Amino acid sequence: MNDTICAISTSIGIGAISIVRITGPEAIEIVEKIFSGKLSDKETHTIHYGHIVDNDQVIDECLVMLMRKPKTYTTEDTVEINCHGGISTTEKILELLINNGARLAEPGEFTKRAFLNGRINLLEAESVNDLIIAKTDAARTLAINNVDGILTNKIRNIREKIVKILSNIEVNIDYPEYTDELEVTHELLDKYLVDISKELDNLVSGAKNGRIIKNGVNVAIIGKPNVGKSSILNHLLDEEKAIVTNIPGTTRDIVEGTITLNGVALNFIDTAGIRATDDIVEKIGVDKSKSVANSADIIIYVLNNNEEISPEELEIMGNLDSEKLIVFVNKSDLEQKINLGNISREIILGNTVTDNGLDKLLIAIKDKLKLDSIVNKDMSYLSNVRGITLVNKANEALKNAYNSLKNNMPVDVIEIDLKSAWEYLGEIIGDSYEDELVDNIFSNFCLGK
Ligand SMILES: Nc1nc2c(ncn2[C@@H]2O[C@H](COP(=O)(O)OP(=O)(O)OP(=O)(O)O)[C@@H](O)[C@H]2O)c(=O)[nH]1
Ligand SMILES: [Mg+2]
Repeated sequence: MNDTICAISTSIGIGAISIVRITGPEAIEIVEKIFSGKLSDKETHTIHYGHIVDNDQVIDECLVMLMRKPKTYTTEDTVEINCHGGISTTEKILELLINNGARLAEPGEFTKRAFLNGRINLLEAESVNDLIIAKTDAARTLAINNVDGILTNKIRNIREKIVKILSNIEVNIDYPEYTDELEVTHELLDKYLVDISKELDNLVSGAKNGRIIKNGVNVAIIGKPNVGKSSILNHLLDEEKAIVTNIPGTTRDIVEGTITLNGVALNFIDTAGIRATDDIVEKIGVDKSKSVANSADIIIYVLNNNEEISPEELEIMGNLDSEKLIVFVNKSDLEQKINLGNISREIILGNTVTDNGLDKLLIAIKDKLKLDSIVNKDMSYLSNVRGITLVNKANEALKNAYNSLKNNMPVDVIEIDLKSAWEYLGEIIGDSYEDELVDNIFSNFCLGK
């Protein structure tokens, strides 16, 4: 933490401009050694034009941003060199910084310093990475909201409520004669715990939304051969991604493609038609289809309008998770031979000749995921496994506290669980952390961030 680190912060490749960043106690001094202008007498947050030089040789013409501590990304002295883009120039500048006393930063080390120096908390630091890797509008909005601390505030509020109860309990136990203090009665504790439990439940259910927004959703297209699964995939993607023929058993392996709906990535997975087969390759494909269906977030089960539904199809459909299931009856342009009365759930009728019904299919997916309500500009959900695991543990501890209360257990038993809940929530924002955990989190970052 006491040394000065540097890295190329923009992606390495050909571009108009690149940024080489340096932070730490000697940042300004080191840059001055390779810069044509003076920096040490300049005011903070100023930009300086000049050349990067290696002895007498000019390496590049650039703009240098001088940012003195503490109002910087890392809270330490920081200089950003805006140079011409390209691999050779940026690497040469980096090399000069290292030759003059800086150390090459580890991935995420700038953000790690921002965290260790107390400028951002762990949840906000993780969200910086989410922002960098965000591929959709919704994922970006969620990440920036979390960087801005909306979720941190929610968690802090819950922690404060728990602390208030804990301190009241302590006062009641230690100073029973102190009648001025609020007495923590059974009823009062019940009310407090129910209130906190609701807030934790909201965090837990919100985390499901966070995962959807951050990672997208897998939508499996399942059905027997030749019903039009690959045609549906191609039409949804507006691309000839999968091979379509009138030969049943055309698709053998899975074919995937992504579209964005309400800012959320939908990853459609076309699968091999499910049927009994002796063909070894096809059989592997069929097994894969079943496992894709099991692990998908949503299943589109495709039937053929032009054919009677078979007992096997009804059986396969019956074995699928009905919560995830949307039934699409394809080939509505052909004569209706299917008996829709055999299907005891809502269906969408359509075809891939005129694309009739595909809009309804997308609406059904949107409704199933409740995208209209979960994606909004103020959303703030947990979306990382670490945070989700901890909030689940906090919730469990709080439920234990509540059960103890209901079973008339002594108040100090309740106190232990409440303290655990408070600690788990603290770990999410990094109020207590282990070095190894922090190293692990930041090692997933890009170099130079
Ligand atoms: N009339 C009509 N034909 C369609 C429609 N959708 C697909 N087809 C035709 O049905 C045949 C099978 O289509 P695919 O999309 O390959 O069907 P699949 O379900 O992927 O078949 P497998 O890969 O064998 O499991 C092709 O000849 C398509 O042109 C539709 O809505 N109407
Ligand atoms: Mg196919």
